Amino acid sequence: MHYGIRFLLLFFSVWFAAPERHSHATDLTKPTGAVVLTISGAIEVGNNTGSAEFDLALLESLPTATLETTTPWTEGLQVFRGVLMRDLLQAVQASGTAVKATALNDYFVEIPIEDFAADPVLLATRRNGETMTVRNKGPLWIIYPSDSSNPRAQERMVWQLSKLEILP
Ligand SMILES: Nc1nc2c(c(=O)[nH]1)N[C@H]1C(S)=C(S)[C@@H](COP(=O)(O)O)O[C@H]1N2
Ligand SMILES: [Mo]
Repeated sequence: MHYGIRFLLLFFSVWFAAPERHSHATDLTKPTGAVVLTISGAIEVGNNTGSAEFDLALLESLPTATLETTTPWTEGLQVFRGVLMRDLLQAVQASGTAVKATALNDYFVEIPIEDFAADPVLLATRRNGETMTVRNKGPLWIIYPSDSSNPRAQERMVWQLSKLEILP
Protein backbone atom coordinates (compact mmCIF):
# COMPACT_ATOMS: atom_id res chain seq x y z
CA MET A 1 0.00 0.00 0.00
CA HIS A 2 1.16 3.53 -0.70
CA TYR A 3 2.13 5.57 2.34
CA GLY A 4 -0.29 8.22 1.18
CA ILE A 5 -3.24 5.83 1.43
CA ARG A 6 -2.06 4.46 4.79
CA PHE A 7 -1.84 7.98 6.09
CA LEU A 8 -5.30 8.75 4.83
CA LEU A 9 -6.72 5.60 6.48
CA LEU A 10 -5.00 6.46 9.74
CA PHE A 11 -6.28 10.00 9.52
CA PHE A 12 -9.88 8.91 9.01
CA SER A 13 -9.79 6.21 11.70
CA VAL A 14 -8.55 8.77 14.24
CA TRP A 15 -11.09 11.30 13.03
CA PHE A 16 -14.05 8.92 13.42
CA ALA A 17 -12.81 7.61 16.76
CA ALA A 18 -12.57 11.11 18.22
CA PRO A 19 -15.10 11.49 21.06
CA GLU A 20 -18.18 13.50 20.27
CA ARG A 21 -17.91 17.05 21.52
CA HIS A 22 -20.83 19.00 22.96
CA SER A 23 -19.80 22.49 22.02
CA HIS A 24 -23.29 23.41 20.86
CA ALA A 25 -24.99 22.60 24.15
CA THR A 26 -27.93 20.82 22.57
CA ASP A 27 -28.18 17.53 24.42
CA LEU A 28 -30.98 18.30 26.84
CA THR A 29 -34.70 17.87 26.15
CA LYS A 30 -36.44 21.16 25.38
CA PRO A 31 -38.85 22.52 27.97
CA THR A 32 -42.54 22.52 26.95
CA GLY A 33 -43.86 24.53 29.90
CA ALA A 34 -42.91 27.92 31.28
CA VAL A 35 -39.14 28.35 31.60
CA VAL A 36 -38.30 28.81 35.28
CA LEU A 37 -34.51 28.52 35.11
CA THR A 38 -31.85 29.40 32.56
CA ILE A 39 -28.31 28.14 33.03
CA SER A 40 -25.63 29.85 30.95
CA GLY A 41 -21.86 30.20 30.87
CA ALA A 42 -19.40 27.33 31.12
CA ILE A 43 -21.70 24.39 30.35
CA GLU A 44 -21.42 21.64 27.75
CA VAL A 45 -24.97 20.30 27.78
CA GLY A 46 -27.97 22.45 27.02
CA ASN A 47 -31.02 22.86 24.82
CA ASN A 48 -30.56 26.32 23.36
CA THR A 49 -27.68 28.32 21.95
CA GLY A 50 -25.17 28.13 24.79
CA SER A 51 -27.76 27.72 27.50
CA ALA A 52 -29.93 25.18 29.28
CA GLU A 53 -33.55 26.14 29.88
CA PHE A 54 -35.73 24.28 32.33
CA ASP A 55 -39.42 24.15 33.05
CA LEU A 56 -40.41 22.62 36.38
CA ALA A 57 -41.03 19.16 34.87
CA LEU A 58 -37.62 19.04 33.20
CA LEU A 59 -35.94 20.05 36.47
CA GLU A 60 -37.85 17.41 38.39
CA SER A 61 -36.91 14.77 35.79
CA LEU A 62 -33.32 15.03 37.07
CA PRO A 63 -32.30 12.98 40.12
CA THR A 64 -34.16 14.59 43.03
CA ALA A 65 -33.32 14.81 46.71
CA THR A 66 -35.00 15.85 49.93
CA LEU A 67 -33.61 18.22 52.54
CA GLU A 68 -35.34 18.60 55.89
CA THR A 69 -34.31 21.81 57.54
CA THR A 70 -35.43 25.01 59.17
CA THR A 71 -34.85 28.41 57.54
CA PRO A 72 -34.93 31.95 58.93
CA TRP A 73 -37.98 32.64 56.71
CA THR A 74 -40.22 29.69 57.58
CA GLU A 75 -41.88 28.27 60.73
CA GLY A 76 -40.68 24.88 61.98
CA LEU A 77 -39.06 21.98 60.19
CA GLN A 78 -39.59 22.09 56.41
CA VAL A 79 -39.30 19.32 53.84
CA PHE A 80 -37.69 20.76 50.73
CA ARG A 81 -37.49 18.65 47.60
CA GLY A 82 -35.59 19.40 44.42
CA VAL A 83 -32.29 18.78 42.71
CA LEU A 84 -28.98 18.95 44.51
CA MET A 85 -26.91 21.78 43.04
CA ARG A 86 -24.04 19.35 42.50
CA ASP A 87 -26.33 17.08 40.43
CA LEU A 88 -27.76 19.98 38.45
CA LEU A 89 -24.29 21.23 37.53
CA GLN A 90 -23.31 17.68 36.61
CA ALA A 91 -26.37 17.38 34.34
CA VAL A 92 -25.28 20.38 32.26
CA GLN A 93 -21.59 19.42 32.48
CA ALA A 94 -20.69 22.70 34.14
CA SER A 95 -17.02 23.45 34.59
CA GLY A 96 -16.18 26.56 36.52
CA THR A 97 -15.22 28.04 39.84
CA ALA A 98 -18.40 29.81 40.82
CA VAL A 99 -22.05 30.29 39.99
CA LYS A 100 -23.73 33.66 39.73
CA ALA A 101 -27.26 33.11 40.98
CA THR A 102 -29.81 35.76 39.98
CA ALA A 103 -33.35 36.11 41.26
CA LEU A 104 -36.52 37.55 39.71
CA ASN A 105 -35.96 40.77 41.70
CA ASP A 106 -32.43 41.03 40.19
CA TYR A 107 -30.83 40.16 43.50
CA PHE A 108 -27.66 38.21 42.69
CA VAL A 109 -24.84 36.54 44.53
CA GLU A 110 -21.76 34.56 43.52
CA ILE A 111 -21.53 31.08 45.00
CA PRO A 112 -18.24 29.13 44.85
CA ILE A 113 -18.74 25.63 43.39
CA GLU A 114 -17.02 24.19 46.52
CA ASP A 115 -20.18 24.98 48.47
CA PHE A 116 -22.01 22.22 46.61
CA ALA A 117 -19.41 19.62 47.62
CA ALA A 118 -19.30 20.80 51.24
CA ASP A 119 -23.07 20.75 51.82
CA PRO A 120 -26.09 19.09 50.16
CA VAL A 121 -27.21 22.46 48.79
CA LEU A 122 -30.61 21.97 47.18
CA LEU A 123 -32.29 23.78 44.33
CA ALA A 124 -35.75 23.34 45.81
CA THR A 125 -38.79 23.00 43.56
CA ARG A 126 -41.14 22.01 46.38
CA ARG A 127 -41.74 22.85 50.03
CA ASN A 128 -43.71 20.31 52.08
CA GLY A 129 -44.78 18.58 48.87
CA GLU A 130 -46.15 21.66 47.13
CA THR A 131 -44.62 23.74 44.36
CA MET A 132 -43.87 27.30 45.50
CA THR A 133 -45.50 30.44 44.17
CA VAL A 134 -43.42 33.56 43.54
CA ARG A 135 -45.22 35.11 46.52
CA ASN A 136 -43.95 32.23 48.65
CA LYS A 137 -40.32 32.53 47.54
CA GLY A 138 -40.72 30.21 44.59
CA PRO A 139 -40.76 28.73 42.13
CA LEU A 140 -37.10 27.95 42.86
CA TRP A 141 -35.25 28.47 46.10
CA ILE A 142 -31.62 27.61 46.89
CA ILE A 143 -31.62 25.88 50.27
CA TYR A 144 -28.59 25.29 52.49
CA PRO A 145 -29.03 22.94 55.47
CA SER A 146 -29.36 24.89 58.72
CA ASP A 147 -26.43 22.93 60.19
CA SER A 148 -24.07 24.21 57.49
CA SER A 149 -20.95 25.84 58.90
CA ASN A 150 -20.81 28.15 55.87
CA PRO A 151 -20.88 31.75 57.17
CA ARG A 152 -22.23 32.91 53.78
CA ALA A 153 -25.10 30.41 53.59
CA GLN A 154 -27.83 32.94 54.33
CA GLU A 155 -27.01 35.41 51.56
CA ARG A 156 -26.64 32.48 49.15
CA MET A 157 -30.13 31.11 49.87
CA VAL A 158 -31.58 32.90 46.87
CA TRP A 159 -35.34 32.62 46.55
CA GLN A 160 -37.24 33.30 43.32
CA LEU A 161 -34.11 32.10 41.54
CA SER A 162 -34.30 32.50 37.77
CA LYS A 163 -30.76 32.35 36.39
CA LEU A 164 -27.51 30.53 37.04
CA GLU A 165 -24.39 31.63 35.20
CA ILE A 166 -21.40 29.34 35.47
CA LEU A 167 -18.30 31.49 35.87
CA PRO A 168 -14.95 30.11 34.62
N1 LIG B 1 -34.50 36.65 45.80
C1 LIG B 1 -33.78 37.15 46.81
N2 LIG B 1 -33.11 36.30 47.64
C2 LIG B 1 -32.35 36.78 48.65
C3 LIG B 1 -32.22 38.16 48.85
C4 LIG B 1 -32.96 39.02 47.96
O1 LIG B 1 -32.93 40.25 48.08
N3 LIG B 1 -33.72 38.48 46.98
N4 LIG B 1 -31.37 38.62 49.84
C5 LIG B 1 -30.33 37.67 50.33
C6 LIG B 1 -29.55 38.18 51.46
S1 LIG B 1 -28.23 39.19 51.16
C7 LIG B 1 -29.83 37.77 52.74
S2 LIG B 1 -28.89 38.22 54.07
C8 LIG B 1 -31.07 37.11 52.98
C9 LIG B 1 -31.93 38.23 53.47
O2 LIG B 1 -33.03 37.74 54.17
P1 LIG B 1 -34.03 38.81 54.82
O3 LIG B 1 -34.67 39.55 53.68
O4 LIG B 1 -34.99 37.98 55.58
O5 LIG B 1 -33.20 39.68 55.69
O6 LIG B 1 -31.67 36.48 51.83
C10 LIG B 1 -30.92 36.35 50.63
N5 LIG B 1 -31.72 35.91 49.50
MO1 LIG C 1 -27.46 39.91 53.29
